Amino acid sequence: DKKYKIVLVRHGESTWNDENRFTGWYDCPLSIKGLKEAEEAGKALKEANLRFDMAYTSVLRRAIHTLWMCLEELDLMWIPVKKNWRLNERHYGALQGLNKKETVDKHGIEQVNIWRRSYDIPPPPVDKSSEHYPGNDPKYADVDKSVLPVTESLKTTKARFLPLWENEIIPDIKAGKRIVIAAHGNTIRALVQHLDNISEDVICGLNVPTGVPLIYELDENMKPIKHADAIAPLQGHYLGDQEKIRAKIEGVAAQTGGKKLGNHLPKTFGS
Ligand code: DG2
Repeated sequence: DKKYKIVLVRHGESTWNDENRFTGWYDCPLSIKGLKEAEEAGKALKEANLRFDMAYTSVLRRAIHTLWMCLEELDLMWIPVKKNWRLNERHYGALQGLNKKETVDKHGIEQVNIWRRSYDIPPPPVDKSSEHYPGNDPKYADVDKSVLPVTESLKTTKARFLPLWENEIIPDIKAGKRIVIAAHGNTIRALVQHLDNISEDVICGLNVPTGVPLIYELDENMKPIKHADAIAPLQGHYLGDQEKIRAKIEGVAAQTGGKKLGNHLPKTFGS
């Protein structure tokens, strides 16, 4: 039985997505294109007649702003919004701020793809004296320093996100709240890997497009019900023109220089 519905949205393009820089926890704004994408995501939600009782987002402005624009289109700016650092993008460690293509020129495509998409190999850690260390950012003053990352893999991102999913989001879903989550490429990858039970090999090849609502129908055990428009390995589906969405997904993979990620990962990472 279809019991619950949850909608996930990756923020629109940010200024650092546009400049092709590793972003992670750096708090850059949406680009002009990203603002447009966020507005379009809102329009798509409205056209699909989706309604929400509450929203979740990260503490990063690109996700918060995307959520605002969606809620504005829906005339739902008044609903409660829970912001939590556990929904932040994966921390990119010492790579934050570097250009993705230049990093390929320096370290090679294989190494960069391991840093971007391997399941459990994190990028090099950020120095604790850096502005990119969350312990130096007043936003995280209330978070126990022992849980603040200096770098993260998808595996550790998932480990810090799941407590929020289990302890707050699921109880809200079960209480009947219709929820929209505005988040990031890698926190969405972490959640869908969990929901769809995607293997570590397969998740490496999964890219999430910016500003396209991803809808999951869940049964009473929070297990996804496969939708007719689902693109494997997902069981949820993207809202909108399926061809355009496929092209956007390819674009994310190509950020290191127009080559498909899977082709450049060592065998153990699958394709
Ligand atoms: C991107 C994702 O996250 O990068 O941190 O650079 O879109 O939230 O700014 P976003 C970043 P990749 O995992 O695709 O390299």
